[in-house]
Amino acid sequence: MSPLQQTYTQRASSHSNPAAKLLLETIERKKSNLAISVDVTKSKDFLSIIDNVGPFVCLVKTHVDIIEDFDESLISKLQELSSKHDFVIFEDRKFADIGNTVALQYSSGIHKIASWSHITNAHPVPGPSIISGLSSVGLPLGRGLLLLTEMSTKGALTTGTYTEEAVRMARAQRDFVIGFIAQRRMDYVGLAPGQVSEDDFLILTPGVGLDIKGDSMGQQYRTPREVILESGCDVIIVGRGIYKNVDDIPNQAKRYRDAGWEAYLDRISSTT
Ligand code: S5P
Repeated sequence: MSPLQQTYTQRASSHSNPAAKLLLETIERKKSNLAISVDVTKSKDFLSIIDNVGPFVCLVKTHVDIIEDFDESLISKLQELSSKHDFVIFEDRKFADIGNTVALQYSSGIHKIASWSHITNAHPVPGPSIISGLSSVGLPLGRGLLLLTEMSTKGALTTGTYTEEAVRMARAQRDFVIGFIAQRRMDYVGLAPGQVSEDDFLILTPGVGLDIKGDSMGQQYRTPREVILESGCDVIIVGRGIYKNVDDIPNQAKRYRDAGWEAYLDRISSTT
């Protein structure tokens, strides 16, 4: 059965990767397919936003390298918030180097991403060795990887055969690659017409906004309805749309959570 016709819970039971299972179960438990992207530079703001949106999100996406006053205690506080509010952690590191280098970047340095982030992501541009490198560190820890097969920005080069080859790479390393950062479902990409897909990849989609269509630096926004119902994606990733007005963060988080969940319920009822 296509992932489009299944509930998040049904899909959780057929995933063997622990990070994918955890995310799908969290989505269903919290009735939220909303991920917050917290792109702020001060630890205090970072933790305060996460504590405020915690009840409404299934996942928190971080860019820890932009935090100016980073130290290890930030990670313990993030983990405490993850237990308090029940959300999955995704460090949006966008690895893009040879296998040996990404394995070191993932395990070591100041951030030691693999030790705390359930999910991370990589550009497929170096070829399958980037997955093997990251998998050598992440798979024994039960982590999962998303490949960036489509980007949300104007003029992105992630199209055509690049996207197709990336999906092929993912199919070959299904134990660690749990899905994609993309703008639509990828299960059928690269298959011959009529060929049935065996895959259930998670599709996490940034470039989501309810009020504006983009920013001044090439970002493009679509609504939760377009993303979840029309394009069949699984998780909406929202950043500034939620935290740009500091006094309204919980309200905006609730608004996006409701829009994302309603679009999912409509999708399930229209396909079953
Ligand atoms: O194609 C992409 C991939 C990603 S991961 N487009 C994106 O915008 N992102 C990330 O999603 C980006 O790095 C940022 O952290 C977030 C979008 O933030 P917003 O404030 O525009 O919602």
